[in-house]
Amino acid sequence: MGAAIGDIVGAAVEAESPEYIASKFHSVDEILATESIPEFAGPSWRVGRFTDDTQMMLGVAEWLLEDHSHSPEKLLERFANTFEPWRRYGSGTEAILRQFPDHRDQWQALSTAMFPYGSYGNGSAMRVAPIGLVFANDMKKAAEVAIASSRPTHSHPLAYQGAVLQTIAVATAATSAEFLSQNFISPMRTALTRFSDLLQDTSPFVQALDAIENGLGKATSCREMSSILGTGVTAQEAVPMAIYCFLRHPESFEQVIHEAVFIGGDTDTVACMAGAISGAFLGVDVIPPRSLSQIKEERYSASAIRNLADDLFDEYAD
Ligand code: R7I
Ligand code: MG
Ligand code: MG
Repeated sequence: MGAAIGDIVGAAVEAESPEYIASKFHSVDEILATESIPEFAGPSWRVGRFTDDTQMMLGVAEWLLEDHSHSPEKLLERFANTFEPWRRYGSGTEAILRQFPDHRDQWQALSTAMFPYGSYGNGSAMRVAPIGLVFANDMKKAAEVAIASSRPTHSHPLAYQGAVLQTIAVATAATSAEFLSQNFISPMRTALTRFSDLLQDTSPFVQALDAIENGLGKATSCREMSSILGTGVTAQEAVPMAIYCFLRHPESFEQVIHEAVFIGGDTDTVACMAGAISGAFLGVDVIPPRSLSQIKEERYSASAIRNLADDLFDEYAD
């Protein structure tokens, strides 16, 4: 639910600069109170709608419920069945979802159709929150399923690394009673070591974690940090930025969403991931009911998302 709220708020200003956003809005509530936002082309964006981030995250949740073998192909089929182009998918992911129905038996090759080494977009990290929740007590399994969930659309090593780091952040948040930034950062460093043992280049994330630790030590603002980490559509920018927004403001869901959105860039996605971590840490009751009431979706009201989360909890409870 934290992810959904982050996505909804960020969607209103996706790809805008922090200066532009500050010139239009002063607060998250002001964004949520806006009826619609003119689009560059096509009909206006209705505030309260999810984008691809939440649509696919809910797809991952339903996949976890339905398919205990965690088959990447089954997940891709679900994404393709629920694909709605107006939710502003990334171009590589959109191309895969459009082609899948006619190329089912070549689903593995589709993931390298646009980018020869697979995509390192943030599109697989943005949807892993349910995996972090259900495997919160088993990091190894959480990482394995996160990689399986990335495989159909994001097969670049950096996308796998980003998806695993975001999963670890959500899992750690869900199992931590008290806040200690090292409890988040150390398992991320361990996971990167495993990727590096497989001869993958992990330097973008290693450097980002170094910058995050340095920034936390100096209480650097999220805005200032965004010029170091970046706020773009790649996993290696958006995932560390989202993690920083949470680690810098672990006590306040509302502050996390505000920071993640007002820094500009890939706002729906950074706020979606930061909101997922913050929600997992603080619990659903910190999400303001006035924000939840702004969800304007036919199939997924706030209570429908909560029911899905409850079903997942029941399905995977030890
Ligand atoms: O990752 P993806 O699903 O996009 C997610 C983003 C989020 O912001 C959503 O909110 C939505 O708006 O889109 O889609 P991809 O097309 O796989 O990756 C996103 C972008 O990352 C691509 O369009 C490229 O600009 C860049 N990118 C790459 N560029 C060069 N080489 C991803 N992989 C590569 C690459 O290998
Ligand atoms: Mg989106
Ligand atoms: Mg986005």
